[in-house]
Amino acid sequence: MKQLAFKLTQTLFVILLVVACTSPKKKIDYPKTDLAQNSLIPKPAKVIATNSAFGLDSSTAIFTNQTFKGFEEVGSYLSEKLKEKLNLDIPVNTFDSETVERIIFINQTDSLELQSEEAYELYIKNDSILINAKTAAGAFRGIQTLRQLLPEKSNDTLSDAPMWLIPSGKILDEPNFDYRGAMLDVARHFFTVDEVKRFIDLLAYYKFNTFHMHLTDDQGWRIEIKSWPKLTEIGAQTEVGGGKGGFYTQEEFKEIVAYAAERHIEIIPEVDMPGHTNAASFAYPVLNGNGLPVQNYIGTRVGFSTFDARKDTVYAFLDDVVREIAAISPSKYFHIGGDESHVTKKKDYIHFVEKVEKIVQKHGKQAIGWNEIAQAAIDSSTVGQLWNEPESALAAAAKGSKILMSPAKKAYLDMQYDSLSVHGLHWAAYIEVDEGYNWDPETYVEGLSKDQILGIEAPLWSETISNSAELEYLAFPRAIGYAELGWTKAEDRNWEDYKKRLADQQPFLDENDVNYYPSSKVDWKKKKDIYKKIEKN
Ligand code: TNX
Repeated sequence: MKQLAFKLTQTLFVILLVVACTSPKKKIDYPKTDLAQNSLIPKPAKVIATNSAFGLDSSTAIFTNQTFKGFEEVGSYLSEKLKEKLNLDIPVNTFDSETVERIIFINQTDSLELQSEEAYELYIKNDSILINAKTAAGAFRGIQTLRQLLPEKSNDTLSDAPMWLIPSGKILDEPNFDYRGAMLDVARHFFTVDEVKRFIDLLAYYKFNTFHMHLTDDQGWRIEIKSWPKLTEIGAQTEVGGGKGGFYTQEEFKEIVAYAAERHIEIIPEVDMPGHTNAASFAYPVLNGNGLPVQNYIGTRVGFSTFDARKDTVYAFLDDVVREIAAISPSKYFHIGGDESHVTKKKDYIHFVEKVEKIVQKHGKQAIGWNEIAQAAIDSSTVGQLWNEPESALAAAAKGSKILMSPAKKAYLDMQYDSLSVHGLHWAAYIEVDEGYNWDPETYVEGLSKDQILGIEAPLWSETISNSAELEYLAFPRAIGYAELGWTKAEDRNWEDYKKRLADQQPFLDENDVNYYPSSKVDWKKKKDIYKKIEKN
């Protein structure tokens, strides 16, 4: 009750503030702008235009709820982005009645029309913008919408200082799926902390909420495990093609987790096993189960390595690995891989998956595994990630598991766009930008219902890429489409409409030096130079 009274007082204070501000020193005659003509991606659930505008300028202030966790940080993030893009200094939760004329209020409320944890309402009026959200995550998604509504040019005639007009109206929005992810394989080629952060920043703008890191594979082990130091002393020193590899210290991994959390993105760590484990076995040959002497591996073949599924040492090792990673990973999920274990006997594979699932649970996490894990008697809390066999996804769903949709033919970011693509593979398909967008995760697997689907994830495998420019060539613009497939309901999606909104992302992509693929399927406003291969320095 006391809290409610406090909240009401706070809301009242802000309303008074807004009212005080709504008698601007100079009346502004806002021109007509149409919120319905926006190019938002993902497309929001509901947009109602009121054909006027909010004038953002140096006399705008941001005010946020200060009692609920994370709201003030969302305000600061918005302020930072406005500084970067418009060079405007917008204060957060400090108020100078002499200069402030308009306000952006980021408000916590439980009484939203929409139910999802990430739902938000955005009300844009002449002198105030109100973002209502239940959680800071919802507020964060809402400010991405606001960022996308910023015009490219200021209006310099309405007042003494430049003013950026944001079209007025109301947006009610929430995601169709709770899990909207991308994956980066940092094992085939290592990506630095800064490269990972840059990718996370771009994903945040399109409302992704999950980033899965494929931390280990045959070619490299990329995360420090203090109790097994050779994993990084030896196992991290290689990558595809013979580069120097690399790894994240636990401190660096925590830094990535914290950076993503500020963007309301959850990091999901993957240790791929029992196959894809040559780097670990190279560091500790005792783990090896394929009966061959272990060499380091810098090629791109898959399926030749396996842990020894019948050795206690292997499970003692995995208990340490999962324990150490779980301790620095706040996500409720731990990805155990499980794909392409071609040299593990089927009964050993099943035994292994069941044992590792229990280890993951013992350390307080829910397992996710690639669709092959459905062969084992997996727990209903374990998630199956569909990549190649719809029937495995159905088998996992029959055991009560939720399914994460990543069909390689549609959602693999490492597939080439066409036969001329500079990077990428094409074993599953060529995926042009329209092909990547034009499918429905809800109906892709016949017999799988919406409530059995956790969400969608677009994996980026890195056999053919080793730096941000190459990563972006494959990830953009396709990742933007996967953002919409995860957020927007099927009935609101349409390629013809989407491709126009995608073309309008060009200024954002250019301003951020994103090395996107200039697909001929999209009518870009500005012709982009044909991609030049950038060498890693
Ligand atoms: C299959 S997808 C793999 C990866 C490769 C990828 C290349 C999956 C679970 N396994 O090991 O990197 O294809 O597209």
